[in-house]
Amino acid sequence: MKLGIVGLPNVGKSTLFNSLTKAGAESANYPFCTIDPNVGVVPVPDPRLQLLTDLYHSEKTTPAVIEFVDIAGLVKGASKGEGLGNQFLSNIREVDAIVHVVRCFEDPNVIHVDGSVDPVRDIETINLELIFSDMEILERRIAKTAKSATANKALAKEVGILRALYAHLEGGSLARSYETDDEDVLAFINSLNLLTWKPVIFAANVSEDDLADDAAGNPHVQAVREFAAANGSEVFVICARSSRRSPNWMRTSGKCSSRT
Ligand SMILES: Nc1nc2c(ncn2[C@@H]2O[C@H](COP(=O)(O)OP(=O)(O)OP(=O)(O)O)[C@@H](O)[C@H]2O)c(=O)[nH]1
Ligand SMILES: [Mg+2]
Repeated sequence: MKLGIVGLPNVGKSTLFNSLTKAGAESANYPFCTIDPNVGVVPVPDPRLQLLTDLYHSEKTTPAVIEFVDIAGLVKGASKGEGLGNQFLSNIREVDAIVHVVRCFEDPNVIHVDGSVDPVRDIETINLELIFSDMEILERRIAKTAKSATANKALAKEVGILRALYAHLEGGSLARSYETDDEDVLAFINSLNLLTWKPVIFAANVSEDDLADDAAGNPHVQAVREFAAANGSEVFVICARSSRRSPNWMRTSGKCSSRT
């Protein structure tokens, strides 16, 4: 399984990546610290695996692995070249799901690119940039397919789907909320690798003090939970900077590599 980490600059993406993979990627208190993507692979801990290994006297045991890809931060206007632009999103087009890191911790020493802690505003900023990036993909695909579509019924159907999806995104919606029961259409959309088609897990980055009660008293996290519930996504509370974590899905360590 492959997961892509997204979020605004300076919200703790690389800190989380390091905490998960022990990769030692550069993380620092200024926006756009990450330029080139970091890639780390961690084995999924599963006690059943050792039992099976013993039972079958296996010579080799291969655990399931999760690959994390940590990329640069996105800012408002990235699709028009703001910040580091949005071309680096191509590094996460093929992931199975997106981990969207949102800042829910207060710390006047850590710069927020939009000046204040407001995770729902931040999520909407990132979502919009992911939508713009998907629209670019659709535009290119429409331009390529439309030429041959006049003489080919199957391609004409594809162009119809691409245009309908484009209109859906243009209205500010994520591809994921596009409704169809047609299995062929679903398979076709799936093949497009649209970022807003992928499942999203929000990683609410909190201070260590908030971990004890799963951030029940943190209003920013409550806002993220409400947003996620309305959008069919999951929320995990983490303190990226701490070795203590509440979600057990991330309790991993392992070998890693960096693409840089
Ligand atoms: N107080 C506090 N600071 C944190 C936490 N997580 C990250 N930071 C700090 O925030 C700063 C930015 O962290 P990074 O992990 O480099 O952020 P990033 O999202 O990868 O940033 P870019 O690569 O610039 O997009 C660093 O100084 C971190 O130590 C946290 O949970 N609490
Ligand atoms: Mg980073």
